[in-house]
Order: sequence, then C-alpha cells, then structure tokens
Amino acid sequence: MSKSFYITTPIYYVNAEPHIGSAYTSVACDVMARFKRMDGYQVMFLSGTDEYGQKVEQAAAKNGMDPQAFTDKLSQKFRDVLAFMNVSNDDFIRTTEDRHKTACQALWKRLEESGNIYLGKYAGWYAMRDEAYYGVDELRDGPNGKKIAPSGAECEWVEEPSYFFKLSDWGDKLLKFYDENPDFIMPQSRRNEVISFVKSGMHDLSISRTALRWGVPVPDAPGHVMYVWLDALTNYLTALGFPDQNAEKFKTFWPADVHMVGKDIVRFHAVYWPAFLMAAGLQPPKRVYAHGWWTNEGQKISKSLGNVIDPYALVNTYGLDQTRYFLMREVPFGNDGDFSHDAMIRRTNSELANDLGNLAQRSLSMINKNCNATVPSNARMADTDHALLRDADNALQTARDLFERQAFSKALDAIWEVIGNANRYVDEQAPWGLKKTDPERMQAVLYTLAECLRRLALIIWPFMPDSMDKLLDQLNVPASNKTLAAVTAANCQLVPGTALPVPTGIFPRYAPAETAAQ
Ligand code: ME8
Repeated sequence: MSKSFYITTPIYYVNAEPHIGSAYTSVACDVMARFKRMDGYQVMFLSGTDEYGQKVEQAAAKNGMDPQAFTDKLSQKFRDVLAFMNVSNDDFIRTTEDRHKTACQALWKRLEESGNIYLGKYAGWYAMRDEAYYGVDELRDGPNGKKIAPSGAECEWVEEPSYFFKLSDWGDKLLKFYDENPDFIMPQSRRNEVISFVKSGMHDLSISRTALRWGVPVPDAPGHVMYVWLDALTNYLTALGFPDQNAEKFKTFWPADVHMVGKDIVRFHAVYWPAFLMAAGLQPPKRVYAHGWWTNEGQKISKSLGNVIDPYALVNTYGLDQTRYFLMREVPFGNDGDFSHDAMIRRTNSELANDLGNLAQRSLSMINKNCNATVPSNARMADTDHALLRDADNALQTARDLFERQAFSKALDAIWEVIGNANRYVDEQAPWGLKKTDPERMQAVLYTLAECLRRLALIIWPFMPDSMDKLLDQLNVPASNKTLAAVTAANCQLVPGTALPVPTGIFPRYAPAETAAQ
C-alpha cells in the first residue's frame, strides 16, 4: 500500500460570495496536496460548502430565495473559484447532500449510544455570525446594550429545548491528547491558546436547535435540527464514506493528516471535533493547522467596509500563478498578513519576472542560440557546476522538511536562495564570454543551468503548476518525470543532444498601461 495523505479545507459558508480568504486556505491546501502527490503519496484533498444553519437561512431569506435554491447557486460559485484558482481538490462536499445527512445521523447515534448526549434546555448567548455559543464571561458590552463576542460578532440571548453533548467529561481527555500529540495544533501559539481555553473548564455544548428548520434533522427528535458545527465538522468523515468504516477511502485516509483552517475556527476543530470523535470511538485527526488572517492595506476585510478582495480581479490583474505565489510567499504561514498592491507588484516583478523568469529566459535563449536548440553537452562539468546542482537537491530536502510543518513561505525562501545562487553563477561563469574562448565549457555551464532549472521547476511546481509546466516543457521533460523523486534521480537528468523548443517568457513583468508608456 502506498503512503496516504488526507487534507481538508474548511467548508465555506454560502452566505456570501467567495473572497480572498477562502481562496487563501484552498490554495495552501492545494500546494500541500500537489507536493504530496508529486512525492508519491496517494492524496485525498477535500473542499466544499457549509450550507445549513441560521446564518445561511437568513442570507437566503434576505435574497428572497428558498434556502436550497440559494445554496445551490452560491455553492456553485465556490466550486467555480476553486477551479479558477487551479485548486486540485479530489472531492467537493455540500452539507445538503444525502450522503452527508446519513453520516451526521450515524455520528449522532453513536454519540447517543455511548451516553454522550442528553436532552436539556439551552439558555445563553449565541452569535449567529460565528454560529457559536459563548459564555457570559467571554463577552463585552457593545453599543445599545448588545453583547459582543471576542470575534466582534453581536450575540443574542437564546432559550430553547436542546440536546447537549457532555463536553464537560472531555476536558482532561483532551488535555491528555494534546500532551501526547504535541503537533496536533499548529502553530504553537494556537496550541497554547486552545490549551488554556480547555484548562479554563469545559461546559456541555448545545448541539441541537429548535428555532430553525434549515439543518440536518436529529434522529427520532422531531423539531430538532443539529447544531450547524456538529453537522459541518462531520463533512470530513462523510467524504470518506462514513458510516461505512470498511469503505476503501475511510480505511485509507482516516484519520486526516491536516485540517487546514483559519485561526477564527480553531476552537471548533481542535476542541469540539476531537471530543466528538473520541466520544464516538473514532480517531481524532493528526493535525489542525490554523493559519493567520489577511487584512487589506491594513484594514480588516469586511463586506460592510467594501474592501473585500475578489480573487477574480486579482488573478485577472496579476496572473494566476503570480497570485498563488504571492499568497504563499508574502506571509510566513501561520502569521497574519496584509495585502497590498505594492507588495503584489514587488513580488511579481522582482521575484518572478526578474529572479526566476530572467534566469530561465537568458539560460534557455543562450542554449537556443548557441547549442543548436538542444540540451548542451555536459562533458566539461566542473566542481562549481556540481555545487549549484547540489544546492537545488538540498532545497528539495529542505522543502520536504518544511512542508511537514506547512512552512510554505520558508520553503519558497530556500528555493529562491538557490535561484539567487544560480543568477550569481551565470554572472560569474559568463557563458557569453566562453563562447569564443572555450565553447565546450560554455556548453557545460549552460547544461548546468538547464539542469538546475529542471530541478527547481519540479520543486516549485506545487505552487505554480501552469508556469512550471511551461518551463518543464521548454526543457522537454516528459510528464512521467514530473515527480519529486525525479529531482535527484540520475536517470531523469537532461540528456545532452535532446531537442528543445524555442523558449518563451514565463513571467511577464506587471506594467499597468499608464506606467508602461512612461
Ligand atoms: O467558518 N484571512 O466558514 P467561513 C484568511 N463554515 N482566511 C480567511 C479570511 C481572511 N480574511 N476570511 C476567511 C466557516 N478565511 C465554517 C467552517 S469547517 C467544518 C466549517 C478563511 O466561510 C479561513 O480559512 O466563515 C477561515 O477559517 C474560513 O475562510 C472561514 O470560512
């Protein structure tokens, strides 16, 4: 059996149009999934939409639509944006699907049969925006006597009959679990936050609602629908065929390797979810990675401020791979980050067009002109050449280690260090000068550059697959050799004499019309 890897995005609420926030999480998962596939893993990568709950019900009503028709429309937009961002998810789940209802009700039954559910009455605060219950000690007073959650969401007082999950029984078991699995919550800052929340004491959790109809019905309890987070979290099991634990996908992929989430929803994933799973006799996921939050030119992104960043506009302005690269490079993964057009232009022009684009363009053009448009001879390779190629090989190992910790921007730093070395190597070796004085040596230098580009293109591929395909095609690398093992495999190296196509630029400089004319 090959190695397996299961990664998930959060399932996105369909109360509003997709924006850069969901695209960010999805691209990060995509980069991870592509890296693992290229490294020989059998990968399951899941995304989808979270369609039940009060927030979505209200958004549908506001739009004058029936909730199912509304969610059909919005869910499609999330599916479209994934395809547009070149996200390679293997499945897309909608919580209104039948398979999901089956999974949720089966999980409920297990929780009930194991004695973890009881009927009571909820009287407390609820924030619809977060679809979350809050203790009074977590809230502050807002204007007009409103109670405000730490997230900034307004809370309302709710009193209704409700089923409860005995979360209070799970505090110590959760703490033990975190202790035994130090990498379960990453990064460390989030882990500390979760541990102190659990240490502060767990209250039982209301897991059904009677105030709304738009939800998964609780089995044998007319009038109750499941609390949307219990239903939503279950999606990670649904997609593997749960409740059939003998389903091939379930056996291969559970427990999940990484649930990627934003820091806003770490509590649901790192506290409630493992508690539900342990209570149902299922293994918790191996990791919850909570990344940081994007602001726009220093401001919180929100619909009411009108500063939502539209992924379509970004890609149409700067290019798809440029946008994917920016999102993964600009911010150390896990930290908060600020989007600015200046930063976007700087990265597009200096790191993509100049550092990598020029390296490829000048190397391949020289090969095209001076080596008969074929892979040059490597007969006269010297120590410096081998050293550069070793740098590229080392970058692969570094990237592998960093990917184990989802440190995407650090992996790019390591790769760009090699690109810097390669650019310095071109200047030092000056192959244009060798053309007359030592043509064989020129061939070896150009071979080294082509081979270095091949190795780098493979390592960069998960971040920018279209552009790197273009580069690999210009090196005539067959599809079967587009693996990470091929980076260092002797029999995958470029073969002198192989015909190469005419090179074309990969990363255009960003030059808006008004500045291009200057
Ligand atoms: O919370 N910066 O869905 P949601 C970074 N349905 N990431 C952002 C972001 C920003 N400004 N805005 C959104 C839900 N995100 C639930 C999840 S999972 C079982 C249920 C990303 O539509 C980030 O990943 O509110 C965040 O966690 C997610 O979108 C929230 O999406």
